[in-house]
Parts: sequence; C-alpha cells; structure tokens
Amino acid sequence: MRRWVSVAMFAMVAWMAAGVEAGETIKLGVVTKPGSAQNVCAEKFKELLESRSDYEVKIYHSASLGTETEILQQIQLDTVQMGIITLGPFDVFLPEVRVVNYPFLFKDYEEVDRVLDGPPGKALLERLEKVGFKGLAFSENGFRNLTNNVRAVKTVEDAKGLKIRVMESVLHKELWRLLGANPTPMGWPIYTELQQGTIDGQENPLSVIWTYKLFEVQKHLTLTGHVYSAHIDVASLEWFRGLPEKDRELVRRCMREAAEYQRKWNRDNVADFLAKLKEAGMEVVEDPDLASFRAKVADIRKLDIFQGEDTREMLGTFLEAVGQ
Ligand code: EAX
Repeated sequence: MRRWVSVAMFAMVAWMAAGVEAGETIKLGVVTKPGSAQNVCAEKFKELLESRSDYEVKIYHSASLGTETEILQQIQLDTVQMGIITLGPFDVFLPEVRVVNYPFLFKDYEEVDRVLDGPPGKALLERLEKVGFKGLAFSENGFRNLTNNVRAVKTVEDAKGLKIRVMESVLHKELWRLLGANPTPMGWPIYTELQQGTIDGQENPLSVIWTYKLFEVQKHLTLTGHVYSAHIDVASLEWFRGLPEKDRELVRRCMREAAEYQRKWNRDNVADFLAKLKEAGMEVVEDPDLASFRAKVADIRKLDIFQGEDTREMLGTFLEAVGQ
C-alpha cells in the first residue's frame, strides 16, 4: 500500500514538474478593474494565447490579489504566473527599473517606443531575472498628471504642502518631496481616501482618472505629464523556465502583440478622456509652468536612489538614448 502511495506521489510530482500539461490555467494578476489600461492588455493577451493554444488565462483583477506590490510577491513565488503591473512599484524589487520613471525623460510616445522597444528597454527586461521575473513587454498607463482638491496648480509653488498619494515606489516618493508636496505611498485604489480627504490629491494618467471616476472627488487637474508610466508585463521566472521552448516563444509573442495593441488603444483614447473629464466638470490647467517643475527635479539624479552602480549605469543608458 505504502509503495503505491509513494508511486502515485512520484507520478504526481513528475506531472507537476512538467508543469505544462495541455489546458494549464495561467493566473494573471492586475490591480485595476475591467476597462482599465492594465486590463485591456490582459484581455488581449488572454484572447491571443487562448486562440493559439490550449492554455486558459484566468485574469484576477480589481485588487482581488492585493496591491501591485503583493501581486509581484506572488509572481516571484509562482503562486501567480503572470501580471500586468505598473512600473512604479517594481523599483522596490529592482532599483534600476526606476530610470523609466525618471521625471520628464521622454518627450513623446515616439521616443518612448524607440527606447523601450530598443536596447535600453530590452536590457531592463533582462535585469528583472535577477529578482525572479521574466520581463516580456511594456504596455502603458501613459503620462501621469496631477489632480487635487485644494487649488489649481499652475506652477510648482502651487503644489507646495499638498498631501499627495503616490505609488508604493521609492522614486515617486522622492520626486514629490522634491516638488515640495507631502507624498504618501499607498497601494491602489484610493477613491475612498480622496473622498474622505485623507489625502488632497494624486497623480495618474487620464485613463485612470476617468475610469476610476476621480473627477467625482477631485476638482483640479493639471497636465503635468511629469512621468511616463509604463506597465511591465511579466511572468514568474520559475514558471516561465519550466515551459517548453515553443510555449515560451508563444507566450512572449502574444504578450508583445497585446502590449502593442494596448499602447495604441491608450494613445487613441487620450484626447477623449480629457474631453470627458472636462465635461464632467474638472477644472483643467492645460499649460502649467513646467519649467518650474523641471527646475525642482533637475538634481534628482544626485539622490541616493540613483547611486547604486547598476542604477547609475542604467540611468546613463536611458538619458543617452533620449539625448539628455
Ligand atoms: O493604474 O497605483 C497607481 O497609481 C497606478 O497608476 C494604478 O495602477 C492605476
């Protein structure tokens, strides 16, 4: 009897180690809800992979797996296999990732695509293997903009002292400290905190401000575009390495296509999101004094958070790629 139990167990362990039975279910985590930027990418990936293989992709959205930081921890452990995660919180896991969120780095989408789809982006995705992630592609949230409920922010002086929620990211906290605000890191979502006035404001791309109805609880919007907010589309490295080569290639290709589709979706809709936010009653400062913002963060590269050898080197690569 014992013998049979151990034989059965052996068979089961062997089956689990193979890990790639036809029809395997892939758990994919996103913190945001259906209709959001992350979900557009997740759903496209699901559609593509399922139509080309026997895999089933199960999307866990709306913070059902916790914050983005918590989803990343689950991906490291391979209890969740994949995620579409805003780049901000990655910098707690791997400091050099933060160079993509360097303020005022990219001047437009064309530059974003050239750098992230080119050698600098590729190098960054590869680095993620050091901390247990397989970086597959970049999709996007878009350029981040400030909203608040206290006053119209026209120059950086107007942001002084505002209590701003920031992502669970070291860079974002330092950035808003330099800009003179009072940054408070929190996971997403934050509607209730805005509604109750625990925080005065937040910063996010227009799609997020619209999808999460932040116009209901935030009066002022300033088009600061201070940070380009990518998502990194990742898999658990352990899981990914266990796949047969042809499946690895398929997963990679489907995610790249999904990311490309999603970036286009975001860009095609950005003007519409702005129009809707105005219609919903937000007061928009469309042409803030960005020089005043840039001046405050001019020395950000001198901070400790950019001094690690790998981070300094990666920042150099990115700055050079954009001619800064
Ligand atoms: O997409 O936490 C954040 O501010 C992110 O941008 C969030 O994922 C919304």
